Amino acid sequence: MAFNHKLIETKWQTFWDKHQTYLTNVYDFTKPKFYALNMFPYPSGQGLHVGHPRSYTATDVVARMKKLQGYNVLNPMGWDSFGLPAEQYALKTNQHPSTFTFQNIANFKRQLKALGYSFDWTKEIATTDPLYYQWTQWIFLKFYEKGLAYIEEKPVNFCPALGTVLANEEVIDGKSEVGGFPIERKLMKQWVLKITAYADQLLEGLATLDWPVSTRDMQINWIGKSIGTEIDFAIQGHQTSFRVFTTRVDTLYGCTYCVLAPEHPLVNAITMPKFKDQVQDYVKKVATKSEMDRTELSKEKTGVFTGAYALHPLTQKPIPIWIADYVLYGYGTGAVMAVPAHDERDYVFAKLFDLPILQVLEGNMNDGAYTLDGPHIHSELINGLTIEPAKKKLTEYLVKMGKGKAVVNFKLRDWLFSRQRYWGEPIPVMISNADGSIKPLSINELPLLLPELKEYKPSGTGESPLALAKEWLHVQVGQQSYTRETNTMPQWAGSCWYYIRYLDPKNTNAIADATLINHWLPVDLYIGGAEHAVLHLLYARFYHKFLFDLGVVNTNEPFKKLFHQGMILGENGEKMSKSRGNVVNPDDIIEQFGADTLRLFEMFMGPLEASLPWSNQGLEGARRFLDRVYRFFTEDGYRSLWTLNEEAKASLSFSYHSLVKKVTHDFENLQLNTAISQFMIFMNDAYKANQIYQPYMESFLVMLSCLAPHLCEELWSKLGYETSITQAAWPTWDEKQLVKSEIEIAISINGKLRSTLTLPLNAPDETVIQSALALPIIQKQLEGKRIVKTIVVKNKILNIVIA
Ligand code: ANZ
Repeated sequence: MAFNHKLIETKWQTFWDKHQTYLTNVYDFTKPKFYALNMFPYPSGQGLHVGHPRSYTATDVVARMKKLQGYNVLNPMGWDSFGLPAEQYALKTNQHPSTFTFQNIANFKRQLKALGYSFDWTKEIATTDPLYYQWTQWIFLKFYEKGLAYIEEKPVNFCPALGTVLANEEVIDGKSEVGGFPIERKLMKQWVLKITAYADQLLEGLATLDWPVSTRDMQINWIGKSIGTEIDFAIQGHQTSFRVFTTRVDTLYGCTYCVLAPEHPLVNAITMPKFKDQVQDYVKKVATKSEMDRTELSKEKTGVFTGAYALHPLTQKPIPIWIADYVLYGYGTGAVMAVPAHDERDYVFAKLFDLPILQVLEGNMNDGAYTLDGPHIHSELINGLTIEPAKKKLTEYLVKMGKGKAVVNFKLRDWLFSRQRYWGEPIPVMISNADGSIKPLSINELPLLLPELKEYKPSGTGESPLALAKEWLHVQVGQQSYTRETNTMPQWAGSCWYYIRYLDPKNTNAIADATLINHWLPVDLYIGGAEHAVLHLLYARFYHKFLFDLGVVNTNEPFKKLFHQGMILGENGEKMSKSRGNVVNPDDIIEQFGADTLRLFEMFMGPLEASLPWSNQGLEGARRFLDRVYRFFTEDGYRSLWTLNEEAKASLSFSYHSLVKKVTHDFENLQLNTAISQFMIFMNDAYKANQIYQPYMESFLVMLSCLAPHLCEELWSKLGYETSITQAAWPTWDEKQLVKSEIEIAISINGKLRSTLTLPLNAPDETVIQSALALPIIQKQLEGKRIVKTIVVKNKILNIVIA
């Protein structure tokens, strides 16, 4: 007999709603807190993908367990509803983003409710809600007030297809992260947030976090702290000099040429007349290339000679000055000392243009540049020293001579914060028509509402659609006339601080009540995709650290533990997509198999962090297991074996205590697939038992309710309970019950397994040997043979060696 999932699921969803089962009293400080968080979704038009429930279910399982363990748990949900994806979809379907966003939110919410999550919907937020974005704007004003938001004319990543600029983090291989459209470099006036002011803090904080190593490494590399030396090179025949940045000052004697970035301001002044045309052509060509194209190691090197020479700061020898695009103007000083013997890029470049290569560290150069340590050679002041002491000595020397200094550089750039889009938070400032000065709005003028617009498509020229909102645009304050800033904020603005707003979503006086912030942060468990490693996850940490300095939050980091779920691929192992025709719609699965089955299956597919293919077979298997559970709890034949008799405890005690221990441990560590295996093992044991101690079955149900809440509520009420299973208590295990009193020992002869033997745990070697030799099957094998020796591995194996 199978259970009717539709009846059961609707019944319990209605019950939960009616009884506000998942309402969190955030002011209840009597219990320890647990804050579980999912990366909130973009409410796109396609609705929920089967990938969404993978992370939401995992979070839900832990949130439910923590509640059963006595924690006050917050498990909220909301909508990242501004931004490109929503707008792109609206454009495609010719709808206004706002109506469209509301519809999508309603659809997502229906789908999430159908999955039976323990979300507290009274905490729901949407980044597009003016009550929400007034605080997004408030934070911006604080950045401005502290000098951390500023306007700059700078070369930006402009995407003609999307009609907007993008942050470096949003550009992948010279294409937009969303849509994969080509990017151009363009000079534009833009708002920028000074994330670099927090570079060191962002780096240091990483060590304190329980985050995947790969994500921490990505942030470390993105921040790119680099300790090195700046050295001045005089230019032959000029009064000026240029400065290079190097992390390998010890190789200075091996510098055989220098390279300036094509944008370097000295290029024009030092280029000799004969080389002018060539240099100008080259500079023009480079202007269209993306940074990625320029710096990729595998990309072919290009460059031109300027005709000018620098003087080596130690030897005074003239060395040629080249320009090449592998040197970036935006990093370090925009100039490098090239050491082809010990730097791979310089080596390739020198070979290509036939420049001299001078080895200054002892080592094998058969495969190109030698990049390892070794004693220095041909390096007067540092001969015989290895890298570190050589760096120290030369830096000190250069400092003393006034030719250099120790510096720290970061790869991290300030965050480009303007978007020429309609569907975003308006930046709450005005620009004076008289003198171009900036007038920030005052806090009581917030929210600055996004004006209603009919035409909101990007112009493609880089002008924001908000420039078309004529009435909104022009503001008269007394004698002064102003024009509003027409750029909007990037999508990330709203998602940088949403975990704070969930605590107190309706507060009109503050981001959230300070007592709540101090009690609930940081987030204890955060689950979401790895693709946000240097976007959302870095930006949110930056905001958090800024809010810490403002005194808004009292923790250094927003997310204590982070976990990335893997993707769910199509059944054919390819990425799910409409064009591949391998998309699975969660609505269909819930209809046919039920939400509990979908939840259980997605947690049982394999390790949560692995990307795995969808499997209808696996789905059916999950459903079969739940049917088996249902039968065991409802059919008379099995129920008649249930007893409250204490003596019945022994028969399943090992299996039961193993279950509680494993599930508690595995849920905590998000190893949900192995926890589910243990549920299955226990269920098999229960089916085989002659009698069952009823409290074991009840605890089994309590734990399983984290995975299959509807079915477990139903069975719980069938057991006679009138309150929700969410009010039960998490079981504990007894370590003593896990010690097996007997153990199976393998008996082999000359390494070949011949038999097994069940003996008391820790039986003495002599007992093992005597018992084995008493076995008829072993005696037969030994007939006419001589025992050379016997080897016992305690509690595991006996090997008999014969001749
Ligand atoms: C000489 C040298 C010799 C270097 C050697 C390396 C090895 P990170 O760690 O990334 O900071 N460099 C400096 N500024 C650059 C720029 N604007 N564009 C491209 N490359 C630049 O790397 C610093 C190293 O990258 C510097 O140290 C410099 O090359 C190069 F055996 O100087 B090195």
